[in-house]
Amino acid sequence: MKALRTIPTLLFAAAALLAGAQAYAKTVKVTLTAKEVDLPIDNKGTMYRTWTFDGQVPGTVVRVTEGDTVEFTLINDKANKNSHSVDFHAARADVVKDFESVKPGEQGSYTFTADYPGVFFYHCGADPMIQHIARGMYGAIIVDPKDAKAMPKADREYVLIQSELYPNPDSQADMMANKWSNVMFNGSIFKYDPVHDPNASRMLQAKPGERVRIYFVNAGVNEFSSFHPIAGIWDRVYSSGNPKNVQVGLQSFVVGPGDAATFDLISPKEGANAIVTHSLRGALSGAIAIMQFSNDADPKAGKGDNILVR
Ligand SMILES: [Cu+2]
Repeated sequence: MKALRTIPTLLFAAAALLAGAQAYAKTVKVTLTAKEVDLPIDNKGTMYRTWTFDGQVPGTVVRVTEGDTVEFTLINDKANKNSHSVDFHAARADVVKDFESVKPGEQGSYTFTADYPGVFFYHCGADPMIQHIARGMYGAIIVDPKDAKAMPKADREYVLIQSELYPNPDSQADMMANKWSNVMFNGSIFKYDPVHDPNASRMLQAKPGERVRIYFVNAGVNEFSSFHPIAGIWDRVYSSGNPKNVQVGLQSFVVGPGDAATFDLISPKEGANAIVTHSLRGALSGAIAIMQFSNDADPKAGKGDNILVR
């Protein structure tokens, strides 16, 4: 038995050497649970009746590698009152069958292959979609390129998702009329901005010279983002996060609702950048994130599971 197992192992090792940095396609099981819960929408703890994936806004960051097969399951918690669904922008699927709504207490599944590398939006598509997204049913799926050298290696990584806050979560009419009060990053007003909100305790951190990669998604539901680092320049911008869609040395880059892009930022010195949507009513009502560049940045910030600062 031992010898029989050794031969495939050796073959696998040889194949891995030949393939170099190429990752092997694998099957990844992903489960999201729809939960209707109260969550804070500012640093003071003002509560809002959200609808979520996994009880948080944004939902869990899903991360796979180009070529992987994703076996996806949506569980709709039996305590919920509404049907929900998941539309992965990284998937080529059947909008009717795969993105179908699931009733409370039930679950639904579909499978797709992550054929294109990048960063993609995912969201609930249940009717009315404008309300399900505006109340918090959104997240990011990162599909890492199978060639690990397709992009320069990032020293730190962060996920930022832009969205609007509609004060009355029950008013679909307000959403249709674009009556938002604030624009937010990662589901909370001035979440990472102690400059504009003394109650803010979180920031994004990195060291000078490090390549900081921001996976940016615009969940909308209505506003475009003119994504800009105040006092910085985007070293590289990749539309939809695809390594082939690279642009260099940009000041701002427009990301529409339902779109996403990957942004690399490098600071030559200590200090701060303020990452904003330069559509200023959005920035000044909550969509500012301070990126602090410091030689004693927390070594764990922007690494591993800390990619989305909760
Ligand atoms: Cu929903």
